[in-house]
Amino acid sequence: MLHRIRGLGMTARVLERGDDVGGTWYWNRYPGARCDIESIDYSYSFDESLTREWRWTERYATQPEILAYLQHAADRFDLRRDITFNTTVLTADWDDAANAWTLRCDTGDTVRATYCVMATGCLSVVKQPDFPGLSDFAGEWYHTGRWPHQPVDFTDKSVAVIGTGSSGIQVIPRIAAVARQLYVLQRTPNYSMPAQNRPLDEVELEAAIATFAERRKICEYSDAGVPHPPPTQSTFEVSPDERRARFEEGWQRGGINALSAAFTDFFTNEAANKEAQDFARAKIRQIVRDPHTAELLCPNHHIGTKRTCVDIGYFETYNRDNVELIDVRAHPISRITRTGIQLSDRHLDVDGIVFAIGYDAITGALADIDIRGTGGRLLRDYWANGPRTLLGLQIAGFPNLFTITGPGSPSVLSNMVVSIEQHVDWISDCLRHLRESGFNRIEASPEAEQRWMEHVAELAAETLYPQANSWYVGANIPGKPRVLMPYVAGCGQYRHECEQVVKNGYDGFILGAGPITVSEGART
Ligand code: N01
Repeated sequence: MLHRIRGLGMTARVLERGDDVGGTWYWNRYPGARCDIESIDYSYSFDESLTREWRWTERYATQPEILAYLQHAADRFDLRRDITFNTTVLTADWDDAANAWTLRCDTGDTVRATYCVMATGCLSVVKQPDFPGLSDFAGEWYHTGRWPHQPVDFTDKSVAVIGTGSSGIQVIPRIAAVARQLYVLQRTPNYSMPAQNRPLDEVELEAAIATFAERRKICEYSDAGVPHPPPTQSTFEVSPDERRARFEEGWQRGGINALSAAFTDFFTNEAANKEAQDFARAKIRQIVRDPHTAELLCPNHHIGTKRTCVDIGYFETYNRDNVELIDVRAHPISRITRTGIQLSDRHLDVDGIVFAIGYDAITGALADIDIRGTGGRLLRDYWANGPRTLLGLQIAGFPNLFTITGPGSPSVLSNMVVSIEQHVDWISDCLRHLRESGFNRIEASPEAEQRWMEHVAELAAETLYPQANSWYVGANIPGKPRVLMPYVAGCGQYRHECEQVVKNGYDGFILGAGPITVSEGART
C-alpha cells in the first residue's frame, strides 16, 4: 500500500506495533510455523524483478523465510523511512469539517491524514488466556501468536499445549520431538490435510517463475486464490470407487484443498461433505495406532466449515510414547496451578504451557481502536450486531477510511496475498480517481452497504459454513455476534463485483470534495 501510494505521488505514514515489518510472520515465531499456501502463490505480484529474483526453497515456506521475504521487500523498496515502528494506534477520529482523520498513538504522537487505510490484519489480536490461576504458574508460558524473539527450548521438559487449530497442529509435532512429555489439551478435534511438503528444485521454481503472470491471473479469478483447476463434477455424479480415488489423489497431493477441490458441492451439500469427512476420519484411524486416541482425534463438524489445517506429521505424533491427548470436554481445566494444570480429575505437572488458542478474528483489530466516524459514532458500536461494510472496503459513516481484507470480502477464505493485493490496487485506483476527478472524500452509502450485507448473508446461507462454531462466525469469542464474516462466493466472483462497481462510476459510494486541511490534501 505504501509503495502504491508513493507511486501516486502522495505522501504516507505507516504506523506499526511491532519493531519491524512482517505482521503475522513477525509475531508467529513458534516452532513449525509455516504457510499453508504454496510459496510461489504466497508472493507479491506487483514487481516482476522481485518475482524473478526471490528464491523460495520449499513448497510451503517457513515463517523465517516469509519474514525474510517481507524484510527484503521493505529494503528493496526503501519502505522503512515512512514506517513508524513500536507504535500502537489507540484512537482514530474523523473530523468532518476538516475532512481529515486524526490518529492518536500510545507514544503520544498524533498523525493527521486525509485518508486512513486499516491494514490491521484478520488474525492479529490474540485471544488472551484467561484461565484462573495463570498468574500463579511458576513455569514458562507462551501464546503461539506472541512467540518470543529468543529461541524457546523445551528439551527434556514437560509441556502442555492447549488448542488444536492450525497453530497447535503445527507446533505439537515440533515440541513432541524434543520434550520429555507433551500433553495436548484438545477441546474440538480438527481436520488436517498432509502438507506433502518438499524442497522446491530449481527446475520447478524456474518454471513457476516463467509462467508467474498467467498463474497469478488464474489465482485472481479462482475461488480461493490458488491456481488449481476448479472441480467440474459433484460428489454423487461419480461411483464410490471413483470418489475415493479422487480423495486419495488429493490426499497424496496434499495441502489445504486436498479434499475440497475434488467436487463442486463440498461446501454446499451435507451428504457430499460427509463423504469427505468419512474419508478424512478413516485416514486418522489408519495413522493413529491407539484406537481410543484416534476416536478422540476424529472431528464431527462439516469439513471445511472450521479452517482446515495442514500438517507435517501431526496425527503420527500421537504414536509417540511421550505424547498424551487429553479431551478437555470430558476432563475440563479447573485452573492453572504453580506447577501445572489442574483438570477436573487429575493434575498435570508441567514446566511450560503453550496457548494455541487463536484470535479475535477479522474484526478484532478494528474493534481494538476507538474509531469514530461522522457525528462521533464509534465503529465498535456500529458493529455491535456484526460487521457492516461495502465490499469489505468501506463503512457507511466512516468517510475516507478503507479496510484491507475487511469483513464482507473473501479475506481468510482465500490466499491472503492475492486478496491483499486486490484491495491495495482497488484503493490506489480509487485514490487516483478521486484526485483526477477533483474529489477528496469517499464513503459507502448506507443503502449500498445494506444491499452488500444482504448479498453476503444470502451467499453464506447457501453454504454449510454458518453451521460450525468457528472463528469465521466469531464463535470462539464469548459475546461476539454470530455472523459469518467473510464473503463466500470466491475471489473471482468478488473481483468481478468490485470491477463492476468501478465501471459504474463507484456505484454505491458517495464521492465529494471537502476542505483541504492536510498538507497537499493528499496525505494517507
Ligand atoms: O487458532 P484457532 P489458531 N480451552 O482459533 C482451542 C491461521 N493460521 O491460532 O475449537 C481449550 O483455529 C480451540 O478449541 P475450539 C488459520 O487461518 C494459519 O490455531 O474453540 N481450548 C481451538 O482448538 C487459522 O485458522 C496457519 O473448541 C481452547 C484452538 O484453541 C487461524 O490462523 C498457521 C480454549 C484455537 O484454534 C487461527 O489458528 C496458524 C479454551 N479456553 C494459523 N480456547 C498456516 O498458514 C480456544 N481453544 C498454516
